[in-house]
Amino acid sequence: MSEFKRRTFFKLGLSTAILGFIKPARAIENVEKSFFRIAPKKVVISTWNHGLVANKKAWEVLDSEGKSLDAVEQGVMVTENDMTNRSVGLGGRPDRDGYVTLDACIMDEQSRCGAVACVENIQNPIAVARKVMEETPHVMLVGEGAYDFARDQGFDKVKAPIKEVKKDWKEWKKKNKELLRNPEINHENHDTIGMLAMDQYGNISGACTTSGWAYKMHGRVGDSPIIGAGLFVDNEIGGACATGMGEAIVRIAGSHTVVELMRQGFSPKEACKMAVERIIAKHDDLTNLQCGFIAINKMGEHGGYSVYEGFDYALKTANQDEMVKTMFDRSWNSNSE
Ligand code: SD4
Repeated sequence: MSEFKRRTFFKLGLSTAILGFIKPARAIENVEKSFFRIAPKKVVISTWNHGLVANKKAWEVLDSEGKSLDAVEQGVMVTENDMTNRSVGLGGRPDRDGYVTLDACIMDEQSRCGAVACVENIQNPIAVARKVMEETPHVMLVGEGAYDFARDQGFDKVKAPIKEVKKDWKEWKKKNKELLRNPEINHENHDTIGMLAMDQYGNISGACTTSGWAYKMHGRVGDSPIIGAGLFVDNEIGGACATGMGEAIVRIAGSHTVVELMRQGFSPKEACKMAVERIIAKHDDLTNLQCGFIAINKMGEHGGYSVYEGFDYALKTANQDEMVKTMFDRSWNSNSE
Protein backbone atom coordinates (compact mmCIF):
# COMPACT_ATOMS: atom_id res chain seq x y z
CA MET A 1 0.00 0.00 0.00
CA SER A 2 1.52 3.40 -0.91
CA GLU A 3 2.01 5.98 1.86
CA PHE A 4 -0.74 8.15 0.38
CA LYS A 5 -3.20 5.28 0.20
CA ARG A 6 -2.38 4.15 3.70
CA ARG A 7 -2.85 7.63 5.15
CA THR A 8 -6.06 8.30 3.22
CA PHE A 9 -7.34 4.90 4.16
CA PHE A 10 -6.68 5.36 7.88
CA LYS A 11 -8.20 8.82 7.84
CA LEU A 12 -11.31 7.45 6.19
CA GLY A 13 -11.43 4.52 8.58
CA LEU A 14 -10.99 6.69 11.62
CA SER A 15 -13.65 9.20 10.67
CA THR A 16 -16.12 6.44 9.84
CA ALA A 17 -15.42 4.84 13.19
CA ILE A 18 -15.82 8.11 15.06
CA LEU A 19 -18.96 9.04 13.17
CA GLY A 20 -20.45 5.61 13.81
CA PHE A 21 -19.45 5.67 17.52
CA ILE A 22 -19.65 1.91 17.47
CA LYS A 23 -17.54 -1.02 16.50
CA PRO A 24 -14.54 0.97 15.20
CA ALA A 25 -12.62 -2.14 14.16
CA ARG A 26 -15.44 -3.30 11.96
CA ALA A 27 -16.01 0.15 10.54
CA ILE A 28 -12.33 0.37 9.56
CA GLU A 29 -12.50 -3.10 8.07
CA ASN A 30 -15.52 -2.12 5.97
CA VAL A 31 -13.95 1.12 4.79
CA GLU A 32 -10.85 -0.86 3.85
CA LYS A 33 -12.95 -3.25 1.79
CA SER A 34 -14.92 -0.58 -0.02
CA PHE A 35 -11.88 1.68 -0.50
CA PHE A 36 -10.09 -1.00 -2.44
CA ARG A 37 -13.09 -2.37 -4.26
CA ILE A 38 -12.41 -1.98 -7.98
CA ALA A 39 -15.83 -2.61 -9.48
CA PRO A 40 -19.17 -3.23 -7.82
CA LYS A 41 -19.96 -6.91 -7.53
CA LYS A 42 -23.24 -7.71 -9.25
CA VAL A 43 -25.35 -9.95 -7.06
CA VAL A 44 -28.97 -11.06 -6.67
CA ILE A 45 -30.45 -12.89 -3.71
CA SER A 46 -34.05 -13.89 -3.11
CA THR A 47 -36.04 -15.90 -0.61
CA TRP A 48 -36.88 -19.59 -0.97
CA ASN A 49 -36.53 -22.03 -3.80
CA HIS A 50 -38.68 -20.10 -6.25
CA GLY A 51 -35.91 -17.51 -6.08
CA LEU A 52 -33.72 -19.55 -8.43
CA VAL A 53 -35.80 -18.86 -11.56
CA ALA A 54 -36.64 -15.36 -10.41
CA ASN A 55 -32.91 -14.64 -9.97
CA LYS A 56 -32.26 -15.89 -13.47
CA LYS A 57 -34.54 -13.20 -14.89
CA ALA A 58 -33.06 -10.53 -12.62
CA TRP A 59 -29.58 -11.56 -13.69
CA GLU A 60 -30.47 -11.18 -17.38
CA VAL A 61 -31.28 -7.54 -16.60
CA LEU A 62 -28.08 -6.97 -14.63
CA ASP A 63 -25.99 -8.75 -17.22
CA SER A 64 -27.23 -6.52 -20.00
CA GLU A 65 -26.07 -3.51 -17.97
CA GLY A 66 -29.54 -2.96 -16.54
CA LYS A 67 -30.44 -1.28 -13.28
CA SER A 68 -31.09 -3.10 -10.04
CA LEU A 69 -34.60 -1.63 -9.88
CA ASP A 70 -35.56 -3.25 -13.20
CA ALA A 71 -33.82 -6.45 -12.16
CA VAL A 72 -35.81 -6.91 -8.94
CA GLU A 73 -39.12 -5.93 -10.53
CA GLN A 74 -38.70 -8.31 -13.45
CA GLY A 75 -37.26 -11.01 -11.21
CA VAL A 76 -40.15 -11.23 -8.76
CA MET A 77 -42.68 -10.93 -11.59
CA VAL A 78 -41.57 -14.42 -12.65
CA THR A 79 -42.89 -15.72 -9.33
CA GLU A 80 -46.05 -13.61 -9.52
CA ASN A 81 -46.75 -15.05 -12.97
CA ASP A 82 -46.34 -18.65 -11.85
CA MET A 83 -49.90 -19.86 -11.29
CA THR A 84 -48.65 -23.01 -9.55
CA ASN A 85 -47.18 -20.88 -6.76
CA ARG A 86 -49.57 -20.85 -3.77
CA SER A 87 -48.01 -18.01 -1.82
CA VAL A 88 -47.22 -15.30 -4.38
CA GLY A 89 -49.44 -13.75 -7.04
CA LEU A 90 -52.92 -14.70 -8.18
CA GLY A 91 -52.17 -18.43 -7.94
CA GLY A 92 -51.91 -17.83 -4.18
CA ARG A 93 -54.30 -19.01 -1.49
CA PRO A 94 -57.19 -16.74 -0.57
CA ASP A 95 -58.16 -15.28 2.78
CA ARG A 96 -60.74 -17.15 4.87
CA ASP A 97 -63.55 -15.44 2.94
CA GLY A 98 -62.19 -16.63 -0.40
CA TYR A 99 -60.53 -13.44 -1.67
CA VAL A 100 -56.96 -13.51 -2.98
CA THR A 101 -55.47 -10.27 -1.70
CA LEU A 102 -51.93 -9.35 -2.68
CA ASP A 103 -49.23 -7.23 -1.01
CA ALA A 104 -46.05 -5.88 -2.63
CA CYS A 105 -43.42 -3.17 -2.31
CA ILE A 106 -40.34 -1.96 -4.10
CA MET A 107 -37.47 0.36 -3.12
CA ASP A 108 -34.57 1.78 -5.12
CA GLU A 109 -31.14 3.23 -4.55
CA GLN A 110 -32.50 6.74 -4.12
CA SER A 111 -34.72 5.55 -1.25
CA ARG A 112 -37.73 6.01 -3.47
CA CYS A 113 -40.38 3.44 -2.65
CA GLY A 114 -43.87 2.29 -3.57
CA ALA A 115 -46.31 -0.29 -2.23
CA VAL A 116 -49.74 -1.81 -2.66
CA ALA A 117 -51.62 -3.80 -0.06
CA CYS A 118 -54.71 -5.96 -0.12
CA VAL A 119 -55.10 -5.51 -3.87
CA GLU A 120 -57.27 -7.99 -5.77
CA ASN A 121 -57.43 -9.29 -9.36
CA ILE A 122 -54.15 -7.76 -10.51
CA GLN A 123 -51.48 -10.16 -11.71
CA ASN A 124 -48.39 -8.08 -11.00
CA PRO A 125 -48.74 -6.08 -7.80
CA ILE A 126 -45.01 -5.37 -7.85
CA ALA A 127 -45.40 -3.45 -11.11
CA VAL A 128 -48.28 -1.49 -9.58
CA ALA A 129 -46.10 -0.74 -6.53
CA ARG A 130 -43.48 0.67 -8.90
CA LYS A 131 -46.14 2.81 -10.58
CA VAL A 132 -47.21 4.13 -7.17
CA MET A 133 -43.58 5.09 -6.61
CA GLU A 134 -43.10 6.71 -10.00
CA GLU A 135 -46.51 8.10 -10.91
CA THR A 136 -47.97 9.32 -7.63
CA PRO A 137 -46.80 11.52 -4.77
CA HIS A 138 -47.60 8.61 -2.41
CA VAL A 139 -45.86 5.54 -1.08
CA MET A 140 -48.74 3.13 -0.58
CA LEU A 141 -52.19 2.45 -2.02
CA VAL A 142 -54.49 -0.21 -0.60
CA GLY A 143 -57.56 -2.23 -1.50
CA GLU A 144 -59.97 -0.75 -3.99
CA GLY A 145 -57.88 2.40 -4.39
CA ALA A 146 -54.89 0.31 -5.40
CA TYR A 147 -57.05 -1.72 -7.78
CA ASP A 148 -58.58 1.39 -9.41
CA PHE A 149 -55.15 2.96 -9.78
CA ALA A 150 -53.81 -0.23 -11.40
CA ARG A 151 -56.70 -0.31 -13.86
CA ASP A 152 -56.13 3.36 -14.70
CA GLN A 153 -52.50 2.50 -15.38
CA GLY A 154 -53.57 -0.14 -17.88
CA PHE A 155 -53.31 -3.33 -15.80
CA ASP A 156 -55.85 -6.03 -16.75
CA LYS A 157 -58.43 -7.46 -14.39
CA VAL A 158 -57.62 -11.14 -13.78
CA LYS A 159 -59.96 -13.57 -12.06
CA ALA A 160 -58.91 -15.21 -8.79
CA PRO A 161 -58.80 -17.57 -7.01
CA ILE A 162 -57.99 -20.09 -9.68
CA LYS A 163 -60.10 -23.28 -9.78
CA GLU A 164 -57.75 -25.59 -7.84
CA VAL A 165 -57.20 -23.01 -5.13
CA LYS A 166 -60.93 -22.40 -4.76
CA LYS A 167 -61.50 -26.13 -4.30
CA ASP A 168 -58.82 -26.31 -1.56
CA TRP A 169 -60.33 -23.29 0.17
CA LYS A 170 -63.81 -24.89 0.20
CA GLU A 171 -62.38 -28.04 1.74
CA TRP A 172 -60.44 -25.99 4.29
CA LYS A 173 -63.64 -24.16 5.23
CA LYS A 174 -65.49 -27.40 5.83
CA LYS A 175 -62.73 -28.73 8.06
CA ASN A 176 -62.02 -25.51 9.95
CA LYS A 177 -65.30 -24.07 11.12
CA GLU A 178 -63.69 -22.91 14.38
CA LEU A 179 -60.85 -21.14 12.56
CA LEU A 180 -63.38 -19.15 10.59
CA ARG A 181 -64.33 -17.48 13.86
CA ASN A 182 -60.82 -17.34 15.32
CA PRO A 183 -58.32 -17.21 12.50
CA GLU A 184 -54.93 -18.70 13.07
CA ILE A 185 -51.71 -18.17 11.23
CA ASN A 186 -51.02 -21.14 8.98
CA HIS A 187 -47.25 -21.51 9.02
CA GLU A 188 -47.21 -24.18 6.33
CA ASN A 189 -48.26 -21.72 3.72
CA HIS A 190 -45.68 -19.05 3.56
CA ASP A 191 -43.09 -18.33 0.92
CA THR A 192 -43.14 -14.71 0.00
CA ILE A 193 -40.52 -13.70 -2.51
CA GLY A 194 -38.21 -10.94 -1.34
CA MET A 195 -35.36 -10.02 -3.69
CA LEU A 196 -32.31 -7.75 -3.41
CA ALA A 197 -29.96 -6.88 -6.25
CA MET A 198 -26.82 -4.83 -6.72
CA ASP A 199 -26.05 -3.70 -10.27
CA GLN A 200 -22.81 -2.80 -12.05
CA TYR A 201 -23.10 0.75 -10.78
CA GLY A 202 -23.09 -0.54 -7.20
CA ASN A 203 -26.71 0.48 -6.71
CA ILE A 204 -29.00 -1.66 -4.59
CA SER A 205 -32.76 -2.12 -5.01
CA GLY A 206 -35.26 -4.53 -3.51
CA ALA A 207 -38.73 -5.96 -4.11
CA CYS A 208 -41.09 -8.04 -2.03
CA THR A 209 -44.40 -9.62 -3.11
CA THR A 210 -46.82 -12.11 -1.54
CA SER A 211 -50.38 -13.35 -1.28
CA GLY A 212 -49.76 -13.36 2.46
CA TRP A 213 -50.82 -16.01 4.93
CA ALA A 214 -53.28 -18.55 3.63
CA TYR A 215 -56.81 -18.12 5.02
CA LYS A 216 -55.95 -14.91 6.86
CA MET A 217 -58.70 -12.53 8.02
CA HIS A 218 -60.11 -10.48 5.16
CA GLY A 219 -58.24 -7.17 5.06
CA ARG A 220 -55.21 -8.47 6.94
CA VAL A 221 -51.91 -7.06 5.70
CA GLY A 222 -48.55 -8.45 6.78
CA ASP A 223 -45.04 -7.08 6.64
CA SER A 224 -44.41 -7.62 2.95
CA PRO A 225 -45.74 -4.31 1.56
CA ILE A 226 -44.48 -2.26 4.50
CA ILE A 227 -41.27 -0.40 3.81
CA GLY A 228 -38.93 -1.04 6.74
CA ALA A 229 -40.67 -4.30 7.68
CA GLY A 230 -40.78 -6.61 4.64
CA LEU A 231 -38.12 -4.65 2.75
CA PHE A 232 -35.65 -1.86 3.29
CA VAL A 233 -32.81 -0.46 1.21
CA ASP A 234 -30.31 2.23 2.05
CA ASN A 235 -27.92 2.46 -0.85
CA GLU A 236 -25.12 3.71 1.40
CA ILE A 237 -25.28 0.51 3.40
CA GLY A 238 -27.24 -2.35 1.83
CA GLY A 239 -30.67 -3.92 1.75
CA ALA A 240 -32.72 -6.51 3.59
CA CYS A 241 -36.01 -8.32 3.17
CA ALA A 242 -38.11 -10.64 5.24
CA THR A 243 -40.31 -13.67 5.05
CA GLY A 244 -42.42 -15.45 7.63
CA MET A 245 -44.95 -14.29 10.17
CA GLY A 246 -45.51 -10.69 9.16
CA GLU A 247 -46.95 -9.60 12.49
CA ALA A 248 -43.68 -10.45 14.26
CA ILE A 249 -41.57 -8.80 11.56
CA VAL A 250 -43.56 -5.57 11.72
CA ARG A 251 -43.12 -5.42 15.51
CA ILE A 252 -39.38 -4.93 15.18
CA ALA A 253 -39.41 -3.05 11.83
CA GLY A 254 -37.40 -6.07 10.74
CA SER A 255 -35.73 -5.14 7.46
CA HIS A 256 -34.90 -1.64 8.64
CA THR A 257 -33.38 -3.15 11.77
CA VAL A 258 -31.15 -5.41 9.67
CA VAL A 259 -29.92 -2.48 7.54
CA GLU A 260 -29.25 -0.36 10.63
CA LEU A 261 -27.24 -3.20 12.16
CA MET A 262 -25.18 -3.41 8.98
CA ARG A 263 -24.65 0.35 9.28
CA GLN A 264 -23.08 -0.36 12.66
CA GLY A 265 -20.59 -2.65 10.95
CA PHE A 266 -22.20 -6.05 11.30
CA SER A 267 -22.08 -8.43 8.35
CA PRO A 268 -25.36 -9.27 6.58
CA LYS A 269 -25.45 -12.66 8.30
CA GLU A 270 -24.79 -11.21 11.77
CA ALA A 271 -27.36 -8.45 11.22
CA CYS A 272 -30.04 -10.97 10.17
CA LYS A 273 -29.23 -13.13 13.21
CA MET A 274 -29.52 -10.17 15.58
CA ALA A 275 -32.88 -9.16 14.10
CA VAL A 276 -34.15 -12.74 14.51
CA GLU A 277 -32.91 -12.73 18.12
CA ARG A 278 -34.83 -9.52 18.72
CA ILE A 279 -38.00 -11.18 17.44
CA ILE A 280 -37.38 -14.18 19.68
CA ALA A 281 -36.84 -11.95 22.71
CA LYS A 282 -40.14 -10.16 22.10
CA HIS A 283 -42.31 -13.29 21.90
CA ASP A 284 -43.09 -15.64 24.77
CA ASP A 285 -44.69 -18.17 22.50
CA LEU A 286 -42.65 -19.11 19.47
CA THR A 287 -44.93 -21.92 18.32
CA ASN A 288 -45.00 -21.82 14.51
CA LEU A 289 -43.36 -18.41 14.59
CA GLN A 290 -41.09 -18.71 11.60
CA CYS A 291 -39.39 -15.55 10.37
CA GLY A 292 -36.33 -15.17 8.19
CA PHE A 293 -34.27 -12.31 6.85
CA ILE A 294 -31.82 -12.02 3.97
CA ALA A 295 -29.48 -9.10 3.35
CA ILE A 296 -26.71 -7.77 1.15
CA ASN A 297 -24.21 -4.98 1.77
CA LYS A 298 -22.27 -2.64 -0.52
CA MET A 299 -19.40 -5.09 -0.76
CA GLY A 300 -21.76 -7.62 -2.29
CA GLU A 301 -21.64 -9.78 0.83
CA HIS A 302 -24.87 -11.57 1.63
CA GLY A 303 -26.41 -13.62 4.41
CA GLY A 304 -29.58 -14.79 6.06
CA TYR A 305 -30.93 -16.18 9.30
CA SER A 306 -34.23 -17.59 10.53
CA VAL A 307 -36.02 -18.52 13.74
CA TYR A 308 -36.56 -22.14 12.67
CA GLU A 309 -34.56 -24.41 10.43
CA GLY A 310 -35.52 -24.88 6.80
CA PHE A 311 -35.16 -21.39 5.43
CA ASP A 312 -32.92 -20.86 2.44
CA TYR A 313 -32.31 -18.28 -0.22
CA ALA A 314 -31.30 -18.26 -3.86
CA LEU A 315 -28.00 -16.63 -4.82
CA LYS A 316 -26.87 -15.50 -8.26
CA THR A 317 -23.53 -13.93 -9.05
CA ALA A 318 -21.24 -14.10 -12.10
CA ASN A 319 -20.15 -17.57 -11.06
CA GLN A 320 -22.76 -18.83 -8.59
CA ASP A 321 -26.33 -19.96 -9.08
CA GLU A 322 -27.41 -21.89 -6.04
CA MET A 323 -29.47 -22.16 -2.89
CA VAL A 324 -27.86 -21.06 0.38
CA LYS A 325 -29.10 -22.66 3.59
CA THR A 326 -29.30 -20.17 6.42
CA MET A 327 -28.38 -20.72 10.04
CA PHE A 328 -31.29 -20.78 12.45
CA ASP A 329 -32.07 -20.44 16.12
CA ARG A 330 -34.00 -23.69 16.60
CA SER A 331 -35.24 -26.78 14.83
CA TRP A 332 -38.92 -27.64 14.49
CA ASN A 333 -38.58 -30.82 16.57
CA SER A 334 -36.58 -29.71 19.55
CA ASN A 335 -37.82 -26.12 19.64
CA SER A 336 -34.23 -25.06 20.23
CA GLU A 337 -31.13 -25.54 18.13
C1 SD4 B 1 -46.98 -12.18 5.53
N1 SD4 B 1 -44.59 -12.28 5.49
O1 SD4 B 1 -47.98 -11.89 4.89
C2 SD4 B 1 -45.77 -12.67 4.77
C3 SD4 B 1 -45.89 -14.12 4.56
C4 SD4 B 1 -44.60 -14.77 4.27
O2 SD4 B 1 -43.26 -16.49 4.07
O3 SD4 B 1 -43.60 -14.23 4.07
N2 SD4 B 1 -44.48 -15.97 4.31
O4 SD4 B 1 -46.93 -12.15 6.76
